[in-house]
Amino acid sequence: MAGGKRIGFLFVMGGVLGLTLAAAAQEPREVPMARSGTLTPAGWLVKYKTGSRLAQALSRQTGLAVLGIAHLAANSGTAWAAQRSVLQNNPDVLWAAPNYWRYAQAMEVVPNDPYYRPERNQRRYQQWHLPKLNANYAWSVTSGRNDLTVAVVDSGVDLNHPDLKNRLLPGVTLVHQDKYTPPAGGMDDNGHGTHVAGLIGAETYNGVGVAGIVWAGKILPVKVLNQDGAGTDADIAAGIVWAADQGARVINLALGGPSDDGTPPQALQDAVDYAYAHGCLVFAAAGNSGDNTRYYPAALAHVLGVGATDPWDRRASYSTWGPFVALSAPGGAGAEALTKDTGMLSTFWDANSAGTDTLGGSEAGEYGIEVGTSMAAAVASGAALLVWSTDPGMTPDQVADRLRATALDIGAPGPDQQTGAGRIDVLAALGNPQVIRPELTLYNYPNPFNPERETTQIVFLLDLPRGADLAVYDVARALVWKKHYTAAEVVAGKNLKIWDGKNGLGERVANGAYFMRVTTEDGKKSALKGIAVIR
Ligand SMILES: [Ca+2]
Ligand SMILES: [Ca+2]
Repeated sequence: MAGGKRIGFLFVMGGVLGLTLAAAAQEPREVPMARSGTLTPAGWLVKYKTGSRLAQALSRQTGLAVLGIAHLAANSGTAWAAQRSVLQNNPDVLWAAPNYWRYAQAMEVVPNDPYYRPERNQRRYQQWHLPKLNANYAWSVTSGRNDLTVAVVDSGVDLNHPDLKNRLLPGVTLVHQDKYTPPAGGMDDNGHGTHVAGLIGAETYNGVGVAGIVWAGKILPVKVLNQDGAGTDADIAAGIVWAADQGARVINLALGGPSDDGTPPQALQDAVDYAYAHGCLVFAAAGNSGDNTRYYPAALAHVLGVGATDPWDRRASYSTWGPFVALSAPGGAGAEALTKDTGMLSTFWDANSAGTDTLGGSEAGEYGIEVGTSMAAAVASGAALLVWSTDPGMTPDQVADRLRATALDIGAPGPDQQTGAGRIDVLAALGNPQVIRPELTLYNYPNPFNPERETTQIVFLLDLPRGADLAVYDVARALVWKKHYTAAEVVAGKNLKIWDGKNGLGERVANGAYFMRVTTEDGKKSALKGIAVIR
């Protein structure tokens, strides 16, 4: 037992304690997400007995040591069983376990929102931008956090839209223009902000309308633009400050304009600096001028200018370019005709259609197709929220850097003025978890279901009778309900289990999207599917 590789063992055997701990107790910040699994553990995890000398040394450390656990390097020259016995024979050690790798596993999640999927006999998804971003795989890793708010500083949001109303915080109207009385509370009277809000976070897996990128957390409507979609620096600046004061983490500015003499608008810069100091990440539309005019607020410091791409990952013809384009996101092709194939499908509002489905479908709310860098900014905001939800301790700059570093390089090789760092890829931004196919069939009916008058039957198919866990999570992945079935309680073939729509405390769960996951106890088979609860 000599040599530099045995750091952990020196430690356990009473060698250079504190020093070794400092060297070995670092936890990797990110789980490496290998494409092929390996069972070789990354050293050992050791729990020390309370009051032992080693435990006292640990108590000065942070992280794992709070749990009284140390991460020790392995001895590559010794069998794992022998290493374990050396550790376990140490009188200070309560237990020792291999530090196994875990791999994030992404599966496709297909929301049941009718405007998400391809139309009958069509291949292209109606909301093509979501699979383009790999959001449909990212959703199996995260679909948001309840404590992350995004502010839509825009023309307002339709507060009554059936696919948005449950996603909104109380909004505000901050429009001060002559001969114009804006609707109160952040209500939309243009449609633009409603479209943007739906792209970011329409209520998803509710069997209604469209899917959003982020499903948990809240949207803050901040109305600063009038019924024609125009607003002043004064109101926009006030809106940014108000959003930061409300605790918004992401601020979406799907608006902009040039500055006559090229001077950055100082009021907007001051407002953005205020938001940045409050920990906000600010996205702005790069502009729809199709040239390299400097657009503000996109070109301000501490703002990420977002350019638009078409369904073929080219810069959209209208997308303003220049050094201020930080990155790109789908915004739709600049075709004359707005179609689902090339435009962006989302929630909408307009004065004449009274909330009816203007796309020819039978949805209760209104939906529309728009293109522009506004839509691209909205996509970027949604993507940022997904990244942030996996690690809320990240700074705004870290989230931005992650999106840029993992974007798909398009256009000229490397970062370029036309498309910035490239087109956002949400799955890559989450660390490119291994994509796996569900290993077993899982579905439920009815879905959506109403727990006030029915239960839902969850069906999973097994090849062999293996013990299995069936769990239901909310949209922010908090465990709602879980049941273990032993091998004797399942059969090879079709297993039918009931979920009554109640959580572990016996309370009926709220409206919304849930995930069910079944995993066999040998870890060999699993599947994940959404459940919509509508009361
Ligand atoms: Ca929906
Ligand atoms: Ca490029």
